[in-house]
Amino acid sequence: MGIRENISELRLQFETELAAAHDSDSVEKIRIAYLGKKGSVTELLKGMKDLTNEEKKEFGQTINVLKREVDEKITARIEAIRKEEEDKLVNSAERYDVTLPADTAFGSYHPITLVQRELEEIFASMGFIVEDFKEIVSDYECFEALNIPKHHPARDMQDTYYLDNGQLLKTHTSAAQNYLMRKYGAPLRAIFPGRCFRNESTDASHENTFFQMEGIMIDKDISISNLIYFMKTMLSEVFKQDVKVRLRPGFFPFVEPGFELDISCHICGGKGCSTCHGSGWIELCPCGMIHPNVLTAGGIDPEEYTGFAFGLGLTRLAMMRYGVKDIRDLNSGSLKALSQFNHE
Ligand code: FA5
Repeated sequence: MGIRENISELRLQFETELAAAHDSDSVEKIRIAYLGKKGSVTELLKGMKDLTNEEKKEFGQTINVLKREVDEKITARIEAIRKEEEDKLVNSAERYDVTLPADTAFGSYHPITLVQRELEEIFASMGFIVEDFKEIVSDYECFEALNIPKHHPARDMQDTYYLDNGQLLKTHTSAAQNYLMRKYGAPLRAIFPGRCFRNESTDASHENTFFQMEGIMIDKDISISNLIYFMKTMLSEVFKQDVKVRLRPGFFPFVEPGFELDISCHICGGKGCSTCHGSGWIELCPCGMIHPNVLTAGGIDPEEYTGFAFGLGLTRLAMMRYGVKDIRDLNSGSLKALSQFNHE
C-alpha cells in the first residue's frame, strides 16, 4: 500500500475511533496511539527518511497536516467531553429541589435503648444514680464477691464465656455490685444497666447476648416492703397501667431471701405462647435482700446497713413493652424489624 493510501486510511481510522470515545481517558489513549513516541502518525513521520526528496516534500506536508489535524481534533474532543460532563452536573443540580421533603428513612433508637432511658429517668427521679460498668470482668467481681465461691454449683446457673487470661464476659450486671459498694459506700441508691453474655442456646426468650439492669438500694432499715414498692412503681411507670406480676421464692447466693418476679406475658395476655414457653409468665426481675457476705465484701457493715438488689431483664422488658415476640429480632440488626419503633 502506498503512503498516500496509508495516510487516508489512518485518517479514517482515527475519525472512527475518536467518534467512539466518550470520556477523556479513551481520548487520551487515542492521542498516545497516534501521536505518542510509537504512535501511528509518528511512525509515518519516521518512515519519511526512506523517501526521495521529491516525495519528502509532497508527503511531509500531508503528514504534518494530518498530525496537526489529529492534535486539534483530540483537543477539541477533550474540551467537548469536559463541557458535556459539566452540563450533566449542572442539570442534575438543577433537578435537585432543596425545598422538597426528604424521602430517606429516619434513624430510630433501639427499643432496648428506649426502655433503658425510660427506666433511668424513673429511677433518677427516685434518687438513684445511673452507673456504667465494663463488660470484661474478673471472676471475683462476677462470682466470688457475690458469695459464689469457686466450684459452687450456683456457677452453673450461668454458662460463662471465659477469656484466656482468666477474665470473663459479664454474665450478669450483679458483677458491678462490689465495685459500686466500694466506690460509694452506704447509703447508696444506684442502677447500672449493661450487656451480659451467656453461652446458652437461643430461643424466643433467650439470647446469648442480652441486657440487664441492676439496681441496689442500701441504707439503714431497708426491708422487703421497700423492694416491692420500687418494683411496683417501676413497672406501672413503664407500662402506664397496672401490670400483673407474681413473686415467688428464688435462689441466688447473693441475696437472702431471694425472689423471682415474673410478669404476665404481654404477647399472649397470659394464655401461654412460644415467647413464654406456654406458661403465661415471663421471668423478668429476680431480686432480694442483699446477703450480709456481699455487703461485707463491698466494705459495708451488715450490722448497720441492709439493702435490696434486683437484676431486671432489660431485653425482656423491651419485648413486653413493645410486643416483640422473639428476642432474636432485637439483636438481628434488621432495619425492617427495628424501624417500627418511634423516633423519640
Ligand atoms: C441474674 O442474672 C441475677 N444476677 C439477678 C439478680 C440480681 C438476682 C440481684 C437477685 C438480686 P437471672 O439469671 O435469672 O439472674 O437473670 C435475670 C434476668 O435476666 C432474667 O429474669 C431474664 O429476664 C434475663 N435473662 C437471663 N438470661 C437471659 C437470656 N439468655 N436472654 C435474655 N434475657 C435473659
